Amino acid sequence: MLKEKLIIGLGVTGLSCADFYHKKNIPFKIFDTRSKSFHTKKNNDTRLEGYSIVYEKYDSDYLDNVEQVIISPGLDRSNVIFREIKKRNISISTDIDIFKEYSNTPIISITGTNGKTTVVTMLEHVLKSMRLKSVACGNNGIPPLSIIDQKYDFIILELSSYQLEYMNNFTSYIGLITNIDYDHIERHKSMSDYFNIKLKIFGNVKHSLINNKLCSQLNLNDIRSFGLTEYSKIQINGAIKNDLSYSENKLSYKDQVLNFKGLHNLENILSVLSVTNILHLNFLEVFKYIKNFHYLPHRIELIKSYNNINWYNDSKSTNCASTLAALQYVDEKIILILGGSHKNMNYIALKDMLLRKVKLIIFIGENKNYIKEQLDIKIKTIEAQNMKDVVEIAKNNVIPYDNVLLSPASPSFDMFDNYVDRGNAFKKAVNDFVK
Ligand code: UMA
Repeated sequence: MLKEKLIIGLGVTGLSCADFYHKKNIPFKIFDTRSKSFHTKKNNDTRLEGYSIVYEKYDSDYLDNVEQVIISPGLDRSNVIFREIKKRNISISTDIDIFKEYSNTPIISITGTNGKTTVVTMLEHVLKSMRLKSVACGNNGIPPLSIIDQKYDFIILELSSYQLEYMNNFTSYIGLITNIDYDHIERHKSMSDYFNIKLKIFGNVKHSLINNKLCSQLNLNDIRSFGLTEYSKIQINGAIKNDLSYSENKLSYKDQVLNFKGLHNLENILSVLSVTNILHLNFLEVFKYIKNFHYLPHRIELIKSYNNINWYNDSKSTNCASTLAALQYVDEKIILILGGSHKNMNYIALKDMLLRKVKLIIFIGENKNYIKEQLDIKIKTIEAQNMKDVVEIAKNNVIPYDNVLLSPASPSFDMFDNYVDRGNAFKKAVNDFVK
């Protein structure tokens, strides 16, 4: 009997692998640990007709004919199937390894705790504006195998730690780390494991780039860094760039001025300028294209200014580092909406900034008591049940020149499908009730 591939996971990654193998006439089957009813729409996907799909439990002989397993990033290594795969010595691969096997387009790989999607999208915008055919894919939601048939000058690959954990092939033209902060400890068990997984991105690259704070923290040699130096100089691709200066939220080059949203975004811009420097692109042109880049929604997104009160949606924040960045950017006094689904997080990291800038915390979500116990601070707090409630409470407590900020430092899955759904619910409530 012909050996088969086993795709584990029927999410967007698994489906892109199924599509790819189907087109190539490579035999495969699919297993997902979730129930059949969870996948109602996908069950009827005509692309899967004729292929075996098993949900929840598999028979003991299920792996007999499997030559390779393709793992989806979301599946935790603690799942029992891994024991069986290991026992049988079956090799593990990922959609990204397959992509690299079949494509020879130069890849710019980008990872980091925060800012990855902003960086890959900004870089795609710049490269496309300079008529270089490119696409941002990976953890941003576009599985690379779904674009493998098209021709590009560059592939910009956003990689999460979940993807890097299972990958085998780390070849890239450029590898870049935006930052590493406390996150995903449920999955990776310790910060040192998380760091090591992130650093895999430099496995086999021609050019390595890293945020300069991390570079000194990790004592890395041979890696070029970007960011602000301790003397407030700007560093790009390992060199100080004296003709570039910044003040407040403005970056200046010659007669050009670019507004940026907080220091974390300045670092994102400097990372893009470092990549384009390696690609020998004209600095002034790149700078002008970054000026007209539209930031993505749900990231410190100003949704309403009314009666001298600004309402910001930063629903993308699922960890303390990104909420800190938002609190740094937004002026005091702030009404902060905090909380969501539980994850191991050290919320004490927020304490000083909260005391300095926040006048009221509105808690939502299942982890409110977990956060409160950790923080133990004397700031007024109120609990809300839903987004309408949140906005009503904020309205009753806000005065002109205050700012209202949804930046939950937590995932959204207890109350919403994802961070987009949460951000949209907040936006709708603000637009419905703030007038
Ligand atoms: N799952 C099961 N059983 C399975 C397979 C998956 O229960 O057999 C669960 C996982 O535990 C997870 C969920 O299903 O909770 C989805 O996992 P998946 O690997 O099937 O997800 P995909 O739909 O393939 O989407 C994945 C990435 N998802 C995850 O890493 C959880 C997407 O990143 C990514 O956009 C997509 O591949 C394309 O590359 C999402 C994400 O949340 C946005 N990423 C994390 C983050 O950004 O912090 C890492």
